[in-house]
Amino acid sequence: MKIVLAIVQSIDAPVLVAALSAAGHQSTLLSTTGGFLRSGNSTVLTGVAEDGVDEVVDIIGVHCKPRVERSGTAPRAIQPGELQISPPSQVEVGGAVVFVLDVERFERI
Ligand code: 2BA
Repeated sequence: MKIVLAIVQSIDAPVLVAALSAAGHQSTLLSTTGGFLRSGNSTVLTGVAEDGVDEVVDIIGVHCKPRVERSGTAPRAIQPGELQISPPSQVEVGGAVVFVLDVERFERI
């Protein structure tokens, strides 16, 4: 068994989870935060037999689209009453960052 761990944009997550479910795959949706943008994203965990991994990854690919997001550093106080604001730049986020992990043991109790 494997765990497919997919970090996706939150806007894509509900449709992705519904598509996985329609294809017979159970999943768990976690609310997460990206370390770079510090904005919310979503992590979808799907436990699947090894021969189902490609199907799960394909479903992720269909439903998670790359988008360009602004990346600005939070304003920083340099002196009382003065803020230093870095110019925003743009980064492409997603469609999805996918890790496939081995599962040593699975039980439903
Ligand atoms: P964030 O860390 O908020 O990163 C959002 C996007 O910012 C990234 O998109 C990437 O395009 C850019 N980025 C990230 N770190 C950067 C840096 N040090 N310098 C310049 N640009 C940078 P994605 O690569 O599509 O990643 C989307 C989200 O997936 C990430 O959100 C993070 O939550 C997660 N992620 C990506 N790679 C990961 C990894 N190796 N381990 C764990 N989580 C990862």
